[in-house]
Amino acid sequence: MNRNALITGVTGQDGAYLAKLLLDKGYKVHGLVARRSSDTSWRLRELGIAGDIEFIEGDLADACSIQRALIKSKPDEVYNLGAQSFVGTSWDQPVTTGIVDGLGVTHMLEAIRQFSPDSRFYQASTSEMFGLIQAERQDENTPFYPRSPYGVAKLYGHWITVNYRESFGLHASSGILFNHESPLRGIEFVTRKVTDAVARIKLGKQKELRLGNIDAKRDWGFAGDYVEAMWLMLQQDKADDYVVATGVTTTVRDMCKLAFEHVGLDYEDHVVVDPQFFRPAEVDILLGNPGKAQRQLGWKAKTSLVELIQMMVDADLRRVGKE
Ligand code: NAP
Ligand code: G4F
Repeated sequence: MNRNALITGVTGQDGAYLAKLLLDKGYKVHGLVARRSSDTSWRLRELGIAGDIEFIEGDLADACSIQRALIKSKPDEVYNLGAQSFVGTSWDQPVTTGIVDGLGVTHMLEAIRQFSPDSRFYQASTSEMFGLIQAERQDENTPFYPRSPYGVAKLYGHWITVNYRESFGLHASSGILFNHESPLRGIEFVTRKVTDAVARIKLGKQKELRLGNIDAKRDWGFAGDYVEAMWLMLQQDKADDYVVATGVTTTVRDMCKLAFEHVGLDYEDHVVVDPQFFRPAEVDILLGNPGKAQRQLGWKAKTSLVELIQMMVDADLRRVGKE
């Protein structure tokens, strides 16, 4: 295929799965990596692709480094997945979140506009922008009402993507992705916090699991399915915005139940609700309508929540067992 891609956030959950997908399709994959004091490539190593990526140092907060990355990689496709992506942290670091998740998108779009206007651009938008939901099932026409500094910053990133498409004719698409998880999910997110704890409790290394609002509902899918939707968006003749979701919503409580049941345990014997994990403002329920992605991209979620949670618990049992 001989195509070049640049992925920001290549060391994250989605970056790792997307890099694997593109490498398997024959792309040369460049990955932007921010300077950290220790190695962050564990996900790429788990997928066996760490040696196949051309790493470029850079930070979304630093416009010069983004320009250099564009000039160096000469990408046909750019996937902007880099972000401070944990909602809880966004109340503790609202400015960093705004700079990286909001203005960082402008750094990407400006660099494309100036140095690589034919590159196709994908922006990692989020269902968190729907926040206090304005429709029972959220789609591309549902008004936004973000409930966290993260959601607010991402909304800026979303609209600046739409604006650069409309102002300068860039092929810039925004994927409004609902929660997606995997064995490569960060440990701070609730699904992985649960599956890791289930493994530890089953293997006698932990007794209880402390959680916040277990009545919150999310539309959870598998990250491996969702990166295919990102790629499909950039293969369309016309750039556009798409909701990517399963169309099923489940409480944190029922997700826990599934995870504990998979190893023959009852979640009620182990889960403790702890106010320290409640958020200053909550997104109570998310439920996506992926009809447009299905019709126009031919995309549909393939993995059920039961399959996803079992996959994650099994991976954590293997990891914890080796410790
Ligand atoms: P993730 O695992 O937290 O990965 C985030 C990535 O961004 C990491 O590679 C991180 O690098 C990088 N990053 C952080 N700050 C950066 C900076 N200043 N400059 C450059 N890179 C930086 O997130 P994810 O779950 O893969 O999500 C990917 C994207 O989709 C994010 O933009 C997220 O907000 C969005 N999103 C995610 C979901 C979901 O459910 N997963 C849903 C909707 C939208 P380090 O490894 O060095 O920290
Ligand atoms: O797993 P979470 O932290 O994900 P959240 O906040 O929905 O954000 C994720 O999905 C967004 C898409 O909608 C992405 F944009 C974002 O980057 C991220 O990937 O929390 C899910 C729910 C929340 O309602 C939270 O309050 O679980 C609830 N929860 C209950 N106890 C908890 C906990 N969340 C965490 N992280 N830890 C708990 O102990």
